[in-house]
Amino acid sequence: MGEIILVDAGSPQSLLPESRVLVIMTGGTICMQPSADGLVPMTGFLKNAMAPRPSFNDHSAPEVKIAAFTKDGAEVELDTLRTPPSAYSRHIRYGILEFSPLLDSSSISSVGWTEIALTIRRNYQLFDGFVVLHGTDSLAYTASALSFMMADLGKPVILTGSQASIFALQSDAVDNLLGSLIIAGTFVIPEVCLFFHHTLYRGNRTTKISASSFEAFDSPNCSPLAKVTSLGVDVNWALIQRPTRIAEFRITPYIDTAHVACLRIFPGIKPEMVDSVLRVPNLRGLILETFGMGNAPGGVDGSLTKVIKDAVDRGTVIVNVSQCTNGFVSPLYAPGTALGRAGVVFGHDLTTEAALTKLGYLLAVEGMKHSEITKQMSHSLRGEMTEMTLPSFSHPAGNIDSAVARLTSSESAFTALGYAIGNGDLRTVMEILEGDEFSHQLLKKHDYAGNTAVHLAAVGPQSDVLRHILMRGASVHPRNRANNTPLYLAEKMGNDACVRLLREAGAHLWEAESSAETSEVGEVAENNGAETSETNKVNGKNTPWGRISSIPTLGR
Ligand code: ASN
Repeated sequence: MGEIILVDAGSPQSLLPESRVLVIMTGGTICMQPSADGLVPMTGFLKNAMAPRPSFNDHSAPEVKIAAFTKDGAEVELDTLRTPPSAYSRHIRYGILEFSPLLDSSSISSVGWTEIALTIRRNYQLFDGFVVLHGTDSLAYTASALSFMMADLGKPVILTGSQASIFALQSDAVDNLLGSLIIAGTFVIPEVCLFFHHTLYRGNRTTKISASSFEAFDSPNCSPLAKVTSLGVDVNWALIQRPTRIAEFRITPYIDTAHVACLRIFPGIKPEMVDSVLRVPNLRGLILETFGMGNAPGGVDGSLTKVIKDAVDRGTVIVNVSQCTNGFVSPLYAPGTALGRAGVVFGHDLTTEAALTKLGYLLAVEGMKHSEITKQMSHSLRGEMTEMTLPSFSHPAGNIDSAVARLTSSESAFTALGYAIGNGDLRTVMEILEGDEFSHQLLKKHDYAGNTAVHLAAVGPQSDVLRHILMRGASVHPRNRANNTPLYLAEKMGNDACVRLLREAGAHLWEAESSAETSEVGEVAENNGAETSETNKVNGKNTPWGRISSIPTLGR
């Protein structure tokens, strides 16, 4: 890694102190070589890949061996090497424990995670830090899993790998490995991290974003913990999690991935498909990857929601995460609200990898009740989700501290307002909209679909909330991206009190809007016969935005 200054091994600085790092090699491209069957992992990484490279071997005291323990507790004497001193005036002395067999990471499972966690626990007191070498394909899953399996961690555990083998002429392997070694041996970052392409991430926030680029990972909802620059390692200390209680490091040696599943919603998905997944024998948890901010099709007659609710009632924990890499799920829209009412847990900004492994971890904790699991799923255990300062959906009466709402960005405050409107929580709406400047700003804001607070209130459960928003000076006329006014949405939802109020406040429909509504209803009625009027009503109620987008753009 060119950026970290390596001082000449022959200089007096070679007497500088050493840190000790244990490298756990699980496999992956980093140690692979071509074979008749394609790339396969090769053993002997210390001798074959690291010893010949000057950045990993200062050729001092090559005979030094250090004691370590295998996952089963057997004591072994490890061959070691040490790096030349880094910019931090330290050598890193390291030895390697290799998995047998070495794996392509697509074959890792909870068995491998247990092996890594046990190895770290057994060697915890012998080393300053740990580097886990691993294939990139499932690296984000392993990083997430380990973060939950390890509690009260006080030393760095850094996972890395590479997109090209260390034996290839052009490879990211040396940079990734050397950066990980130096960080693990230099900084007390007591987290499970992933280091890749000069960047240190919180492991349970990462996701693999490229199959071939050296910039293979990102943590879209959490800033990097550190960056390697030409001056050294720039650690964002404010972000680093530290244990906040007096407790020894411990691990939960098992994660239950045998009874969880993950399902990606798609347009037109059949409730029967979801039902059959939810009826897999002994299934205990499901990660549901939904659209945008947590929306799923309700089904023409709400049957998908029903299938989901039935499973929740049978005791299955269902967690809602977004298919979008960036952002979070919330019960802002009617479809998301319906899922919340069905008992689905909002995973906020959890990655799928973190959601799946966190659920597997909680399911493995002996005696943990269903209610406790759902509670823990919506709270951060290891920094895996941004802690919400908003009231959670399951407590609609909960109050948001208006001062907190003001301190956050106006985006967050607008989201908070959306929650309060959706919950019909007039008091919170009033608190958030206190103060002229701020409420003025918020009432001009809209979400990505162009819905203002008035649009949201027009389809919300409380006309008093809408009244208050209007009395704060909000307009009844803005149109969302589908070109619909709040009144149009209120009509579609059959929200009579809001329709009256909006009309009193001067809202109106264009003629074309009324006839579009009539002809749309008429068309569906003709096509679908007797069942239609009910279907149409439910459909209109569940997905007002979806239906309305077909209406032509209207002049103002
Ligand atoms: N298939 C490899 C693995 O995950 C990919 C890699 O490491 N770059 O083991």
